[in-house]
Parts: sequence; C-alpha cells; structure tokens
Amino acid sequence: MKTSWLSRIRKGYGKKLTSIHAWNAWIVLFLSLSGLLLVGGFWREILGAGRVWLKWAHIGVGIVLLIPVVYYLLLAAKHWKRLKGRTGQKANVVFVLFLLLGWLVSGIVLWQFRLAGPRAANAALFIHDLLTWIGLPVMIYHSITRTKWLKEPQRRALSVEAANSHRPAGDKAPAALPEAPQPLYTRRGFIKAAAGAGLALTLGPTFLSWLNKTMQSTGSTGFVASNANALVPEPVPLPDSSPPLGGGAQGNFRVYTVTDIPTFDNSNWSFTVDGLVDQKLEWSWEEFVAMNREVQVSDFHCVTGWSVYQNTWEGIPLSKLLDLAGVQSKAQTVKFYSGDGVYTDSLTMEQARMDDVMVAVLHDGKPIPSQLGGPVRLVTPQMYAYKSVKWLNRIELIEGDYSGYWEVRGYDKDAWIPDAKKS
Ligand SMILES: Nc1nc2c(c(=O)[nH]1)N[C@H]1C(S)=C(S)[C@@H](COP(=O)(O)O)O[C@H]1N2
Ligand SMILES: [Mo]
Repeated sequence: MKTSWLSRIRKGYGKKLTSIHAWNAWIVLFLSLSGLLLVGGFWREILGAGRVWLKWAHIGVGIVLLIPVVYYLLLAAKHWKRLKGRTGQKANVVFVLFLLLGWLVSGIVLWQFRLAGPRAANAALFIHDLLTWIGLPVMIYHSITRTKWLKEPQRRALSVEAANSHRPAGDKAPAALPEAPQPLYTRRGFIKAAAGAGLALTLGPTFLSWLNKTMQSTGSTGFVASNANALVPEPVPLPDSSPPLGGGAQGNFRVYTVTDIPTFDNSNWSFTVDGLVDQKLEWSWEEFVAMNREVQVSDFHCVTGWSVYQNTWEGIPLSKLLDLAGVQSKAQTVKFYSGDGVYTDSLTMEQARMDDVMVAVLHDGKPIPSQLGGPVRLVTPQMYAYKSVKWLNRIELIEGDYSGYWEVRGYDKDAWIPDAKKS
C-alpha cells in the first residue's frame, strides 16, 4: 500500500523536529536582530537606505518563518501524543506557537499597511511590539539555559556511569570517581536563576516604561517639559487651540530623526520662502509668530504603523505662504528643507495647495517641542508623515520633480494614506 504524504512527512519525525527547532531558532534570531535595528531610533541615521533593505529582508524572512511553523503543525498531532502527561512541555509548545503566529499575523498586517489601513496597522504594531517584549526574553532565557555546555556535567556523569556498567564484576572502578554529594544549588539551577534575574533587571524597567507610555497616550505633552528650543516670545494660542479643539491628541509620537535633534533660539532661526517666486521672503522668529494662524484637527500616520489621532495643530496654511511670495508659473514643485541640514521632502504644486497642508507652530495649544520638530514643522494629514518635515525653515519653489530624504532611500513617492479624507 502506498503511504500518504502525511505519513511520509511524519517518518523519522524525531530528527525532523530537531531540525525544525534549529531552523526556527536561526530565523527568529535574524528577525529579532533585524527587528531591533529597524525599531531603534539610533540606527535610522546610520542605516539610511540600508534600513529600507533591512525592512524587506525582515518581511521576507518573516514569511519564511511560515515554513517551520506549518511543518511543525503537520507533525504536531504525533508530537502531542509523545508529550502525554508533560503539561509543562505542552504549555511551552502552545506558547511558542502562539508567539510565532502572533508575530506572523501582525507582521503581515504591518507589511500590508496600505491595504489594512492605519487603525489595523496601529493595533498590529502594538501586538508585534508586545509579543517581542514577551517572546524575546523567553527565547534568550531558553537559549542560555539549554545550551550544550550547561548539559555537559550531567552528560559526562552519564557516560561515566555507562562505562562503569560495562565493567565486569570485580573490576575496580577508577578511584577518581567518588559518588558526588547532591549539591544544594546545582550549577544549572544557579545559571538559570542568574539568567532570569539578569534579564528581568535589564529588560524589566524598559518594558514597564514602554507599556506605561503606550497606555498613557499623551500626544506631545510628554515632550513639552524638555523642549530644548529657546525662542521668544512664545506664540499665544488661539481660542480653538487652547483648550485644543480636538480634545487632546490620542496616541504617542515616536521621535524619528536622521540627525541629532537641532535646537534653536532667536539668533539661529529664520524662515525663508525662495526659488521661483515673485518675491523672496524671510522672517525672523518675532516676525513669524506675529503672522495670522489657523487651527486644524487631523490625524498623523507613520508608514511604520503608528498613528496619533486628533491632533490640534495651529499654524499657517502653506497656500497662504505661497500666495504671499507669489509663485511663478514655471514652478512645479514645493521643496521643504529641515533646519537639521539633512532632511528634505517635496509636494507637487497641487498637493501643496490642499487646504490642510500646514506650516505648524503649535500642537494642542503648546509650542511644538524640539523633539517633535519645533519650532516649526510641516503637517500633511493626508499623506504619511515622512512628508511632515521637522524643523522646517526653508521652502523653495523649483521646476521639475524632487525626491526627498527617504524617497531616495526607497520610500514610496506616493505617500497618500488610503481613504484619508478630511474629516
Ligand atoms: N527633519 C526630519 N523630519 C522628519 C523626519 C526626520 O527624520 N527628520 N522623519 C519623518 C518621519 S518618517 C516621521 S514618521 C515623522 C515623525 O515625527 P515625530 O518624530 O515628531 O514623531 O517625522 C518626519 N519628519
Ligand atoms: Mo515615518
């Protein structure tokens, strides 16, 4: 009788389980390292275009993770029978499967963020992060406490026993092997406890502060106190801004920057509109804060999955600045420069004229803190936030097309958010 494909897969399943375990370990190791590099703000500047490649590698290898998971599931019934009675081990298997599938599903949603939309991406990012916080320490602990060298003493003892048992009766066992007294603390037990305590002490506080921040949902208020800019006078918020019309932002900004955070005071800050304009304009801070501002409530979405909802921004609509300078008919693109000296991006003339594109000065009634791009940042609610240039201090009207910092490094030139209609 022919054997079914399943029984063929199940043949020699012990060895197969071992190799599934090894493959899984290598894949998870790669995903952990690449994931940490992707999330760590520190690496944004250093990796540059490599960051985008790394993201694709992370996604690709993440999908490959399906292979050992599915392969295991085919063997699971048999494995499960073998684990009869071993509740601890069964719980372990369920936990690992839950982790891997959770990572996979939330990862696929993040990968397909355009299809999924910002709400789902935001939830998926939280789950992806949470599972990493739980799963990574468990896996590090597992690898530390199950390494071969930790098993060595027992294995050595076993092989000595085996050797002795083959000795013919009457033959003296080597004198060098006295019966070892059972120690109160075994080396293995000690290392397990030390690894557990070490992980808890190093990762615990960061985890708790992440959880706390994530749960609190404070918009920009957490950064206002440590705003390093020193520009006077402070802008006085309009009544719609303070208290904020949107009721206070929902969610948390992640501070993204590809440079050190620049700081400004009245002596080193100015704002320029130039290029293909009838009249080049330049403002000092005192002049800039004296301009009429407007208030809008809008959502803010990053391509990496996080969002901040109901931001009350106060600032000058970009179209007002363009009209003040007088855009020449040759001009096709509006190019934005950051005061960090590195970051740039652009909008087409038509995009720049949308009435919610704003040169923002206040967020929820407070000056935009330096970490979040203050004193002045661009806000483009209908596009992903890489368009939202922080520390904006120059707008240039140019002919032809222009690709911004992340766009030349692999981000999509199309930054439109799916169904981001003005509310
Ligand atoms: N100057 C500058 N502006 C920038 C960036 C940057 O790295 N430098 N990152 C962009 C990206 S990808 C995002 S998601 C938002 C993040 O804004 P936040 O740091 O205030 O949360 O800023 C955008 N503007
Ligand atoms: Mo972003």
